[in-house]
Formats: sequence, C-alpha cells, structure tokens
Amino acid sequence: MKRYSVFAVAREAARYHTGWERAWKSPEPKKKYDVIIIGAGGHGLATAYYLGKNFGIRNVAILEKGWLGGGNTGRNTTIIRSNYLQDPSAAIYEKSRSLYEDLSQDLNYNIMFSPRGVMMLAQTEHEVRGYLRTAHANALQGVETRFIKPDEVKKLVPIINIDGPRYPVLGALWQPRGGTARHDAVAWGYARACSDMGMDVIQKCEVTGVRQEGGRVVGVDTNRGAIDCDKLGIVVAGHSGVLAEMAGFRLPIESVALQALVSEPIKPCMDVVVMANTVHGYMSQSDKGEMVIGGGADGYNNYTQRGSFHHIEETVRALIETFPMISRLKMLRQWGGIVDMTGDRSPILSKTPLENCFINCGWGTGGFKAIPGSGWGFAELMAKGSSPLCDEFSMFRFREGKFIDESVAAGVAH
Ligand code: FAD
Ligand code: PYC
Repeated sequence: MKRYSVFAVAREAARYHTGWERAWKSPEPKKKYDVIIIGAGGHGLATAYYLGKNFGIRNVAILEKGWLGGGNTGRNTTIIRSNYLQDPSAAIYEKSRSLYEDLSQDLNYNIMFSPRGVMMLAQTEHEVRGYLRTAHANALQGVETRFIKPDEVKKLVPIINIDGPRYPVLGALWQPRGGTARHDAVAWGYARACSDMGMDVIQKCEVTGVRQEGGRVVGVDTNRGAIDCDKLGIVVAGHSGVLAEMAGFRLPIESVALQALVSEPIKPCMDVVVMANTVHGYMSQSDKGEMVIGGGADGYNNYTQRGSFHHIEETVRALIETFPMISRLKMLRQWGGIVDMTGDRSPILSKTPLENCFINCGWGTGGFKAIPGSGWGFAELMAKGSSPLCDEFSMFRFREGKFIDESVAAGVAH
C-alpha cells in the first residue's frame, strides 16, 4: 500500500486526486484462517494489528456485521486518559495512552491525537478526597496527574463558573497528557494497516453461530457461510452476551445505552476536556467548533442505539450550571451506543471455557481510550496464552472475588 505523506498529497493534487488507492480491500471470506476476530471496532482491529505486528500472525479475518467502526468506536466522545485508581487499570490505560502518542506515525494515518489535557472536576468534599487519593496512586504508578485548585481550574477553563450555587468547583484531577483523538480515524487507521498486512477485514458479515468440537472452537457460521479457524477472539462490546451465548458460556455483563450530543459549531472557547462527575456530564470542543457533550447511561438494560430523552435534559441542565454560556447553544445531533458493563466497571480480557476462544469486552463507557493498549495486550494473550497487561482482567475473577473495583474510582458517573 502506498504511504501517505506530504509528497503523496502534492502528487495527487497535481493529478486531480485520481491516484489514491482504496484504504482497505473488501475481500470475500476464505474457508479457513489461523485467527478470526469477531467485531471490527477499535478493539478488534487493534488486536488484529498487533497480532500481525508483534507476533507475525497474519492469516487473520476480522468479521463485522455492519460497517467497521460503526459500533461504539464511532459513537463515543473520544476522551483519552489513564487516571485510574487500581494498578492493573493504570497499567493498561497508560500503555494505551502512551501508544496513542505516536499512533499516527505507527499507522501512517492521522488519527488526530490531541493531548490537550483532561480535567475531572471535584464538586463535593467526597470527590476532593477521592481525586487526591487517585493523584497519589497515579504518582506511584508513573501516571502523570495532579490535583489542582479552583484558581488553576478557572485559568485553564475561563468559561467555567467555579461558584456554582449547588456544586461549586473545589478543585480538579488534572492529566495534562490526556486528550482526544478522531474516533473513526482510529478504526480506519488500524483497518488500513491490517489490510496492508494481508489480513481480511470483512464487513456485512454477521456471525450467527460458534461451531465447536470437544471443547474447542472449530469455526463460525456467518450470513456469508461457514468459516473455520484455529483461534477465535470475540470483541463485540454491547453484543458480548449474545456471542457468549452462541459459544455456550455466560458473562457477568449487562448491556445498556449510553448517549452523547453535540451543539452547533461555535468559535474556540475551551481547549481542554472537562468531566463533571457529580453533575453527570462532560464536555470538550471539537476541531469543527461543536461542543461535544456526554451524559449518563440508561438505568435499564437494552440494545437500542438511542438512549432515553430524560438523560439529555438532565445532562444539559446540569452542565448549564457549571458552564452558563452553553444555555444559548442549539443542540444539533444526539446518538447512543450499546455499552457492556461489568459489576466492577473493569474490562474482561480473558480465556474462556472453550480452549482456543478468547474474549475482550466489558469496556463499558470507557473503552475508546483503551483501544491501542487493549489490542496490544489481547494480541499477546491470544498468541501466547498469557499477557501481563491482561491476566488480572480474566472473566474468572468474578468467580474468585478478585474484583478490580473502578466503579467509583473511574471518575465517570456510570
Ligand atoms: P465496538 O466499536 O462497538 O465494536 C464492536 C463491533 O462488533 C461492532 O462494530 C459490532 O457491529 C460488531 N458485532 C457485534 N455483533 C457481531 C456479530 N454477531 N458478528 C459480527 N460483528 C458483530 N470511551 C472512552 O474511552 N472515552 C469516551 O469519551 C467515551 N465516550 C463514550 C460515549 C458514548 C456515547 C458511548 C456509547 C461510548 C463511549 N465510550 C468512551 C466507550 C467506547 O466507545 C467503547 O468502550 C469502545 O468504543 C468499545 O470498542 P469496541 O471495539 O469494543 O466495540
Ligand atoms: O471514560 O473518560 C471516559 C468517558 C468519558 C465519557 C464517557 N466515558
């Protein structure tokens, strides 16, 4: 595949952009692969990429029932941070954040990583104590964060109202190298790199069954026929319970809709990401100028990609108190994604009861930031049977009571 570069742009400009190649191929499925990954979201594609790059395993198919990146990967608010409390979480999220730093160069695809800084507001005494604790934990884990006072918050975010009547800003947990990236570019960049390595990214290919013999997976049934494999990776986020049922095991996962919305574009007014856990909202400004706003998860299990209306109202009402200037903005679009929630709000990167079948899920409301790190670790788990980044995230931890409890510590309100 031809490299993207400033010279390529100049060359194509001179010939009216007639020479660009397709970014990835659209092959027909083969009869058999060494590895099949179900789900061409960020995590599935990153897994395939690092299987090829780090372990030389390239006879790989990534099967996607819709279009690649059409699941949560293309529906999130793109916040990237690694300020988690527990050691296994900090390790995988910081690995991921650090891979994001030069992912554009690695993939030769501009994923628009913008390390603009992520701020989590402390709006109650309880949150102040919680974030101080996280800042100390992060210092021990080698994650660069610090607790900042309200005057520094105001300096970094001039549009904020730090004297809110209900929830004044008492400080914030600040991660200067957190930020955002263009979410679909992450999926597209990995897909292009996988295709370039000879892997098959197959869209509109829904897995409808998992075929087994003697406790091993031998292949999958799809709407495009049966495909055999030596190893299977299930990486389907909100549909994890459905796929696990096909494979004959149960997961401690609930699927709910999480939603987000964007305003009309306005002039630059906020150049960091702000998360306000207590009032249940978070906001950043996109390169186009839209205010990108995220809200709460539905309080009941469902498979809709919408989200319920009262959450929008609740989120916007709460954010207006902290950012009064957004009260005059028109909201343009709203959407939802199906997120896969575990009880301890930590992911599952795991072997399964089937010998050669692995599962990567449970990222819930926070897996965009984890895509490169998760792909790196899960590829190692699939290739070698063990990975220091993944081993503590086994699905069997729930049986053994070894939770990695981020339910409050994760800092998001869901
Ligand atoms: P997905 O991108 O959903 O990919 C799974 C794929 O599997 C889908 O494309 C689906 O079509 C496919 N699939 C399902 N069933 C089958 C089948 N039977 N056969 C074939 N393919 C199948 N995270 C953050 O870190 N920061 C944020 O700011 C953030 N904000 C969010 C905001 C919203 C509104 C939402 C919904 C999520 C947010 N997240 C955020 C979470 C993040 O988006 C997800 O954790 C992450 O994208 C999950 O990626 P994935 O690759 O596992 O799943
Ligand atoms: O995990 O940072 C996060 C997040 C923000 C919005 C949704 N999830």
